[in-house]
Amino acid sequence: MNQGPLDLEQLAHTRGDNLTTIQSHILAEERKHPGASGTFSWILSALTLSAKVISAKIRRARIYDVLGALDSENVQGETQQKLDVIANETLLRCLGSRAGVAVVASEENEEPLIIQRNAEGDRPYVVLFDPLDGSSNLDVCGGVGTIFSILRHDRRTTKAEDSCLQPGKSQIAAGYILYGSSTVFVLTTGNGVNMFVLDPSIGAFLLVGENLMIPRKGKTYSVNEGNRATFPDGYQRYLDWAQANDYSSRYAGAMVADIHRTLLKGGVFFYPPTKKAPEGKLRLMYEANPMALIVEQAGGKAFAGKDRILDIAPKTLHQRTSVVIGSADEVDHVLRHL
Ligand code: P6P
Repeated sequence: MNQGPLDLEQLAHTRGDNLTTIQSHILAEERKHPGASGTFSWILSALTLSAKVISAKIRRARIYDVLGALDSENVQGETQQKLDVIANETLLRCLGSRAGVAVVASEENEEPLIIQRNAEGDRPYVVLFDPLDGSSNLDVCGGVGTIFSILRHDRRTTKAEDSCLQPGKSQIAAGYILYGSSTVFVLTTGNGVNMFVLDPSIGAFLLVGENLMIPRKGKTYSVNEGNRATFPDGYQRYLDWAQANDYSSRYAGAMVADIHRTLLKGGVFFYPPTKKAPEGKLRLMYEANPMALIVEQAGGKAFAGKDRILDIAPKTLHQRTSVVIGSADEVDHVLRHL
């Protein structure tokens, strides 16, 4: 007899899957470190709370008319979307009240914010984020995301910014939330990459993928070809080669969406230097570094020209970089043309 549709819980039990929430996953990870104070887990829970709040606001934005741009600009000189500010304030509020957060730095704020000069616990942290990456996609229901990077606070520094300026290989965690057809939370704490999807009916992020590995190959490249004429020659030679070898092109206009597709399907995402952005457009500290850690943890590669992104010694908080990120073989195909 047809038993009718199974709901998630029944389906999970039927399939024998455990229903693991991101909270229980984080606590299970914490228990692997006997000396753990719980501060780090507490910070991650602030990020998952922020993600739920931002996701809910984005999904109702058009209904409550909070789409569209403000008549203000952020530190990048970019027009701010209303939801950029809302997302930024949500993250600052959720992180600001958590023990262990010494400094937060946001794409939307010129200077880092000192949350607790003598943060509680012996291991204060720095959290950097792009609160709403690709926000110009909001008005057209395109993918947008939050990207974050977590460093240990360097108590020896006097200026908050100096504690932020650590190379990407010093990150102790990184992740992103993609607000797409579902809300996906992808996280690495340095031991592989795990993926969670928000079930709005129970308000929990559920584990759907452990130790993600990016396919070694993938005949898809992701770049804004509108800038092609001003790319350095090597990138143009790569595009000629790719198009002669039956590659597909996919470009969402939001790094989180393009990287997420590349992580799951393979391929290469790149943003070369252009005439308008001679250093590259993407920000090193809270876009390139976290994405590079995630992709390398999944077995991929992440370069800025010939330099490994995670090795770059940052000079300023909002500095930009070019990126070539994705499947190992596909990144190699780009690099050998440079
Ligand atoms: P372009 C979004 O504005 C962003 O910072 C990234 O998310 C995205 O990959 C890139 O810029 C898109 O830039 O010049 O192609 O619109």
